[in-house]
Amino acid sequence: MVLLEQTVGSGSEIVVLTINRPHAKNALNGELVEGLKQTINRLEQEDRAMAVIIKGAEGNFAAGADIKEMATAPEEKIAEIAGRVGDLHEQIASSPMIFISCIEGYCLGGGFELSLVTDIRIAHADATFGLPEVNLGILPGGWGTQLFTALAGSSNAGHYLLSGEFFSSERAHGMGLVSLCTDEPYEESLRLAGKIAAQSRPALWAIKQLISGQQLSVLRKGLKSEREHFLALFKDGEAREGLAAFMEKRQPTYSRGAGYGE
Ligand code: CO8
Repeated sequence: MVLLEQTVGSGSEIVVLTINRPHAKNALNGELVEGLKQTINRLEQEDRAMAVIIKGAEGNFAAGADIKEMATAPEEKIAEIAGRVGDLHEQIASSPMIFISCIEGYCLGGGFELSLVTDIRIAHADATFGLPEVNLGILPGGWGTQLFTALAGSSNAGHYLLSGEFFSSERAHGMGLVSLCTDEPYEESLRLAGKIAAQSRPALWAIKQLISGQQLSVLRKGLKSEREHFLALFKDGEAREGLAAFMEKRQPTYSRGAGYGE
């Protein structure tokens, strides 16, 4: 099972979803994204869960989208992957449930983007963050360019998105990307989820709308543009080289894209 589900609390009001592909550092493949979508959909219909904690199995949150799946996928499949990820993110952002990312180990690329869409991020003090897509000749196409910039500012976004450098939990906290940096992220996530689950649903919904709903309404144009650029990068071959290099455990050789952006 690539996605584990556990119910916590006397009235099943807290649900813990565990991304379970530890052999691939919990990289998010199509099955996992689809599983998350369907599970969240079902939880909404059951109408019991108020808080959902998303975490990763065996010490990592998620090391990004599954590079191996993307590397060989034709353009239509890449568009399908991007569409599926976009749908999942829309679903989380518009859900009446409150989502908490409980982050340990690697939280990279599409995994980090998933956490940026959730309402709250709580990280282990030793977690490692990054949007390293540029190292693969692509970009963070799952809302990462827009959400990172909105939360941490264009100066920090430029530094980390253009270099692909990883950064620590402490740095993530300093940039406002996580609300808490602790040695006990799961316990803290459960504690917070318990508090949230005891609140009034209409109040939670209204507050969520005013935080993430408002933010997204401002970012819509950028999100559309992000998707277009993401898909365009797969047309010119540079992305293929970047992804192939990761698979072959070597440095990529780029053409340097003469004339690009003119
Ligand atoms: N996808 C697929 N497999 C992965 C991924 C991944 N993202 N990350 C790690 N793995 C695999 C490795 O290939 C390796 O497999 P194998 O044993 O078969 O060689 C296994 O997990 C263990 O990994 P490592 O041996 O590399 O472990 P290390 O401890 O040496 O390194 C790292 C861990 C630093 C996490 C390293 O694995 C790494 O750099 N991973 C890739 C990180 C990355 O670039 N993430 C971004 C991916 S692209 C992305 O997320 C785009 C999102 C766009 C949104 C979607 C569409 C809109």
